[in-house]
Amino acid sequence: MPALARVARISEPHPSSAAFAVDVLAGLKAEPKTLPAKYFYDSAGSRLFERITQLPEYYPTRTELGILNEHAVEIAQLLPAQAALIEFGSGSNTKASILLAAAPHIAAYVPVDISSEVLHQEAEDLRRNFPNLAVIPIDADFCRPFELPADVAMRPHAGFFPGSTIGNFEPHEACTFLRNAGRILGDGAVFIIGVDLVKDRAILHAAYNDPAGLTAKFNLNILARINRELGANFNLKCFEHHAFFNRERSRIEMHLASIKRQKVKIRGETIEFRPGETIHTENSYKYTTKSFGALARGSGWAVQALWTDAEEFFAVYALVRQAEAADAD
Ligand code: AVI
Repeated sequence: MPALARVARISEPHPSSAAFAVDVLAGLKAEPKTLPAKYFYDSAGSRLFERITQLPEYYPTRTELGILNEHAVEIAQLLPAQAALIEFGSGSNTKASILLAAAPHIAAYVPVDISSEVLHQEAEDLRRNFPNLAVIPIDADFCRPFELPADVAMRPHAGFFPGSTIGNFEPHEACTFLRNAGRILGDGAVFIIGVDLVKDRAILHAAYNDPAGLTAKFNLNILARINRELGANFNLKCFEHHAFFNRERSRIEMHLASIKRQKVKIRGETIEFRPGETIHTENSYKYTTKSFGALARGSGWAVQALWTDAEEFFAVYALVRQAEAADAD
């Protein structure tokens, strides 16, 4: 499996076509029309996303890598001895490897991902690079509660959720995710999370409207996927990529806008589009340190530390699970 295909963060590369069809038709019959962002990440979409992360305009990946490289030792000091580091939605090993190299006292690494082939391939690579580390992949949807195997459950736990994937959740979903993760990791556990921060509109705009057109291709790939997997007849030339910063909601919104009045057939159903009507395909929330701190506290976590780059484009948080939150659930 090429490294390019290992990057999906909210990945669902092989949904049952029945579930995919149900979600697609429900979204396209809704007003306004929507499609779930998790369906971006088939193998073509994952490859496009990997290329996006290397664009000069797309600052989040390189900025987070810079923060992790610069502060790996400090971050590693917060992780308990003999702990299991549990990565939610593991994708590629790159970011975990930075932490693991700085934390030889970590005994086990537990990547959790629904994308099984990628998960096991990456685990193999990691075992070669860290021969003293137990690498224990778990095939699971990290957005839902999952069980830890006994040899992991007995250890102290630390969590890892880089990439600002939390920004692709609605705030109430982010809260549910943080609460579920808190139950899995346990009271007193440390959770290392990457969060993209609010910044100048022009920088945000450029990151999601790259001149190379890769983000547009990534967005349109969801229609190509519906054509491939559900036999639909979207004409990709008749939809345009729109991405803009919605300041009120503090999020980048991605849409696909119909350039004309048109009808599309999907599994025997006809979906009509007005000229200019859009399909809302993704939100990418941008937090301030104040708003993310409030979200974390409201989800049962205290902010123990945070590291940012010089321009404060991105933050890496160390959260600590609060005991009172478990009682309040
Ligand atoms: C995966 N996720 C954090 C990316 C983001 O920036 O929200 C997905 C993406 N969408 C367009 N470009 C990248």
